[in-house]
Amino acid sequence: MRKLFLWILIGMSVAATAQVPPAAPHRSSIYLKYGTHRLGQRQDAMMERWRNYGLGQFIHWGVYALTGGHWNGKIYPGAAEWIRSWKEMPKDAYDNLYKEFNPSQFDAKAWARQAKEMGARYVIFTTKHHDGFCMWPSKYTNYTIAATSYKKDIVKEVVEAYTNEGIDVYLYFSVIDWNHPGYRVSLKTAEDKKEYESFKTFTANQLKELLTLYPQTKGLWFDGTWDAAWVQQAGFADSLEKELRAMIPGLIIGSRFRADEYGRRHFDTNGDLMGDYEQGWERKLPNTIEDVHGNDWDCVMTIPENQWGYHSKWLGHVKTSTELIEMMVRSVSLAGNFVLNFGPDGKGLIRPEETRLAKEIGQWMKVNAAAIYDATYAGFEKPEWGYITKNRNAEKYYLVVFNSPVKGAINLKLPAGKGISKLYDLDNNSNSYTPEEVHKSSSGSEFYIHLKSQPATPKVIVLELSDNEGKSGVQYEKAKT
Ligand code: JFZ
Repeated sequence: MRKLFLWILIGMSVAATAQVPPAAPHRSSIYLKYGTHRLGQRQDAMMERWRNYGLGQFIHWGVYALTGGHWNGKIYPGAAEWIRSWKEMPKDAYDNLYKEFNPSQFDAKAWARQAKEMGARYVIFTTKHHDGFCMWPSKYTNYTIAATSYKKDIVKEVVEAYTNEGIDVYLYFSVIDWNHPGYRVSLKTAEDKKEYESFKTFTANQLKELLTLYPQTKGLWFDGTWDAAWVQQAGFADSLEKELRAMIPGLIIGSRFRADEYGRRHFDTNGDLMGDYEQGWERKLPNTIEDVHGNDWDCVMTIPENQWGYHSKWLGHVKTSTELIEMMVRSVSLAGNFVLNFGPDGKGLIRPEETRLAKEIGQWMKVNAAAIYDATYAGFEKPEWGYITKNRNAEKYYLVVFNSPVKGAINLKLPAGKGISKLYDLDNNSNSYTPEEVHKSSSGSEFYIHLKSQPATPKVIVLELSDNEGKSGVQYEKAKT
């Protein structure tokens, strides 16, 4: 609507004055029927809540967990949840594997408790991955949990257990569906088009079914939307998105759902974000605040290099808790959320490596969560020693030190006209820094804070600013060389 108005306005000014119209801020003036629904960030309470999460958990769980990346004595080195696409894996063998899916050890409450202890404030759960297997008893296909000997509705158990722990639930849904007869990668023939219509109806039905069965759902995390066939469904996807949003007020949908009428995904032809947050930060992170263009975003991250579903042999580098904590802090310092992936095994157990990392992150969060929850970009230049975050509702800054400085002091450039009013260790509020421990550079704009000890884990110092430059800090003495 806003777009249409803008278009008319620009059109009128051209007609009236025959001059070049002033450029609309950062946008070209192409009228899009299926472009973004909104310019700028959402300002409602639900989106505010999303923005404040800081840390989330992703769970990839499905039939693929039974293979653990193995078939017939061979190891599939790719992402375990993709094993069905491996040439060595017979399709019908995979498509019959679900009969053996009976995760006797699955305990949604234990998962939720662990996620809570780790500090996750939201969870994204795979209701259906590319294989098409439904972790809920969908009435639109037989390829579901109801057809296994396990029978029980896994999505329901996850939604209830996590909701009871106060963790918001988001449903992952793959549009790619290797099991549905109408699914196509591209539409080459009239037959393809006809078949794909049945697939579109099926997809819409399943999504509405999910939101009806699990009204606690806070959002949908879409995937597998890059195929040409889907990209051509701009109008269909646009109205489906509106219908889904109408079912749950405040529902959150990222930028990986639909394309505009020119086939542009994530950002429409005018360069505007489609959906509520940018959903392209997958196993990568922005470097600067400019990289995120003022949009909300989250980063989804694997513990090994590229395994989402359970793979019994993690190859390559496995991230440490310190590395993961650093990625989380970096995300928050650039106004995003960090979501860590878990891939439970075929029995329903979370592997020991993941449990250990969850514990270690949780221990850090117990002390330092204030730097993550309700926190965001602080407006400072990125320091070499780590990251700075800021509480969204207070003038409190969190200096998160990762690289122990050789000098034993961290430097900090304050915004003009600001002085330090309070400075203390987050793990010990009474541990304030004295003026003697805060040294000023000769120019006066830079401070050197002498750390009380070499931090063993990423350490957080809280900074509160006052409006005048104050008297904080004594002159910093440079080494004479
Ligand atoms: C997709 C899936 O194929 C994968 O199995 C997993 O579920 C992951 C979360 O999402 O993989 C992608 C999707 C998008 C990109 C990379 C991998 N991307 O945009 O770079």
